[in-house]
Amino acid sequence: MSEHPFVPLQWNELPLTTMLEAAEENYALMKKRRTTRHFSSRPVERRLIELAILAGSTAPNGAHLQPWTWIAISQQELKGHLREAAEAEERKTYDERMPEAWSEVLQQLGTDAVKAHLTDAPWIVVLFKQKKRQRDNGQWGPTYYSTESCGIAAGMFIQAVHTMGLVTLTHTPSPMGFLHEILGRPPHEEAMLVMPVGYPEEGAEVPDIHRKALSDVAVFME
Ligand code: IYR
Repeated sequence: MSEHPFVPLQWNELPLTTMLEAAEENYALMKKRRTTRHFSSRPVERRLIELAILAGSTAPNGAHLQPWTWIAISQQELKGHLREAAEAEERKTYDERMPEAWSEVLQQLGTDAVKAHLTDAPWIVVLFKQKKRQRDNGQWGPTYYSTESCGIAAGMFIQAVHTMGLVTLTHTPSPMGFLHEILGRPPHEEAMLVMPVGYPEEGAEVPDIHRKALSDVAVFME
């Protein structure tokens, strides 16, 4: 027998009408996903967060090394530390580091250095990408396409959160070194995304922005 066995793919063909219905339903659901900055502090069952992480971790990834670590935080004190550190970096970003070409496109989103979602949301999930891995011989080796892999995993996590009726926000404080320190992660891991998860606050708002049309984002060459 091969040292690397294969097993049959579990797959059932769906009738075309069912495929179209499923695709339309999925798009109708995903169209309703919005990023809000207004989170309620209402608690969220831990199992829901576990299921979103499990869904994200089904992502296709480089050489099946699964180069991600998800840190799920509900401890209020720790969230407070994260918020303080994130806001300190963001103040420097907004006040000193952000070129005009960047701030002009952020205006429509209404973002600033105040990161209330980091203490309002019941859960903060921080996604770390693993830049290296330990080989069977004990040496350190690279991972492959870890940025792409974690990007896909984050997308699937976001879809799972939306499907279960909760909201999340992809927060990218920059630089992110403070997350590594506060959360005590090993040197081969690098923080990539901070995702508060929870219920929206009553009266939560989102910017009045619109998505590009299919013809603006896709080219079909039939
Ligand atoms: N990281 C900052 C700035 C920011 C950048 C982009 I690109 C956004 O789409 C939104 C915000 C922040 O989180 O405020």
